[in-house]
Amino acid sequence: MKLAIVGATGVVGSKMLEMIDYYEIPFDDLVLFSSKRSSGKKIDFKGQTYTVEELTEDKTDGNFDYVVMSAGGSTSEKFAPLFEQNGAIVIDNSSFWRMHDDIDLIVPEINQPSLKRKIIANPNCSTIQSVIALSPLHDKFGVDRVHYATYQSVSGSGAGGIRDLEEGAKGEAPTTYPKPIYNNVIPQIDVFLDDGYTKEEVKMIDETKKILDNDDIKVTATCVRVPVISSHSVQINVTLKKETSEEEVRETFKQFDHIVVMDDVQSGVYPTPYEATDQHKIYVGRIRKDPTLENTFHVWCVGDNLLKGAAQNTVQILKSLIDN
Ligand code: 2RA
Repeated sequence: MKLAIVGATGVVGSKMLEMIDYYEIPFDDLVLFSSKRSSGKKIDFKGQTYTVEELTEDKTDGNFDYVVMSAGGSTSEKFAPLFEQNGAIVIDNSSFWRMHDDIDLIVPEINQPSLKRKIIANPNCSTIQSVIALSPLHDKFGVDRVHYATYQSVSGSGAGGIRDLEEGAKGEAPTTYPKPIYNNVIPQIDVFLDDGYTKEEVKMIDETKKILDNDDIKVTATCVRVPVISSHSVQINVTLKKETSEEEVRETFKQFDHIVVMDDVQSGVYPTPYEATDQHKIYVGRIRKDPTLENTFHVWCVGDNLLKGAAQNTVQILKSLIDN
């Protein structure tokens, strides 16, 4: 099996390698691609040293079986179809293909690829952890409406976001964000659209409906960057179609294998990025009824944005394709 990683030197790219090792992906040949700037770098992986190559059009014809990409929208727009035409299955972590009608948007615990196209999209990080929490509720009670308020870590912006936080602590001006992130919070992730929402908020709204396969769910979001290195937190306010209790919601989460419930506030138990970072599951807590709306609950949800939010989900998709 010949595998390529595009964006191998990035923050998510290095986690991709970690996950390929963790899930014991059985490759015979591995090629690591990057932009021109990072090409020539050496990466040690599973006892071998790889030299990272610049991705150019002619290299897409390299008899790849699978290509995982995490190099930004414009790289995916240009190169994913070339790899596809040359026979590879591409799993893409950028936002470019996610909402195309013929492209599968996959969280393996929730939905499976139809492979209409040989490009599969990995959802947005904050969307993945949120739909993992919503999915068992949707199956059991039906989700009617959702409001997300996110608290997203700087590693969601890659190395530049981490730099802005770390250097900001030393008094440096930001280069990735429009305002300092050190000792601050920024209610803007990605660009503003004409209606005042950001692109990140629209991603969460649209992708939730596509993954849960229901356009009627009413979804809204406010996305905020916080000075945390890793793991996103999402405050989910969800209205269910069937009446239920706080206890039943908690029990539904407990029975879903991919969720860890940390919810005993009287003993100080609730999840934070501290507990979720480097973990593979999604953490929920602070589950309580919202008395202002019928059948409505608050759920605090935390997940590692670089793992389940990105590299882990991508490699799980790859594994399920190889296994089936
Ligand atoms: C963010 N969701 O956190 C984005 C990254 N993919 O900025």
